[in-house]
Amino acid sequence: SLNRDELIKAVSEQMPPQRWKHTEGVMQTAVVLAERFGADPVKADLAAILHDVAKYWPVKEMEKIIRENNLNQDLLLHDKQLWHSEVGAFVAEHDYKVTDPEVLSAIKWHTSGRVGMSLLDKVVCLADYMEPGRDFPGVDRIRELAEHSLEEALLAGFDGTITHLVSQRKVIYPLTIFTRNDLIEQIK
Ligand code: DGI
Ligand code: FE
Ligand code: FE
Ligand code: FE
Repeated sequence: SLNRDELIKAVSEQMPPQRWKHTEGVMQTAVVLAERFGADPVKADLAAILHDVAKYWPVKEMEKIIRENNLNQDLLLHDKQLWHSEVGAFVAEHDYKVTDPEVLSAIKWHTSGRVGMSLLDKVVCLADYMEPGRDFPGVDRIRELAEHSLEEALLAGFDGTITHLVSQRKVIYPLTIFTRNDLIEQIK
């Protein structure tokens, strides 16, 4: 299988330069957060490299992978933006021979989160929200919260996503809500 430099080359070629720049930000931030909160920085780096690998794949290609490999069919009934994380985890395993279930999980759940997110899931999902290139209302607050609490920062991230989706009259994927509710439970 590929070494880290070869993997970076292969993944970066599948997206436009600004999306690769985002990925580099997620790599850097995920390692910082892993060290801060006690996750494995090597796993955080690997998951970050691959997390958006399928983001720019053609929708038809993602749909085919989800159908033919018995992935979560429910995703096909929801926003296409949700597909790239599920497909990304599949691609990481099958094309890039990632075998570590913790790394595959962090890729798979980086958009919706899940109930009972692992430490590594949280680190990668939060890094995706707050990497240095992100600039949306509330991102600085997320960065402040991330100084001391992974869960508080992630909750602020999911609250922002949900609020934004509501303001756009978009359908919210139920798991996004369950993840947000679970974070509240965890903080109590
Ligand atoms: O891939 P990134 O842009 O780095 O970030 P991401 O994987 O967190 O994806 C964010 C996109 O997914 C953003 O356009 C909002 C969308 N999204 C996230 N949760 C939901 C959602 N869209 C819908 N409709 N419903 C959701 O629950
Ligand atoms: Fe993503
Ligand atoms: Fe995200
Ligand atoms: Fe991302």
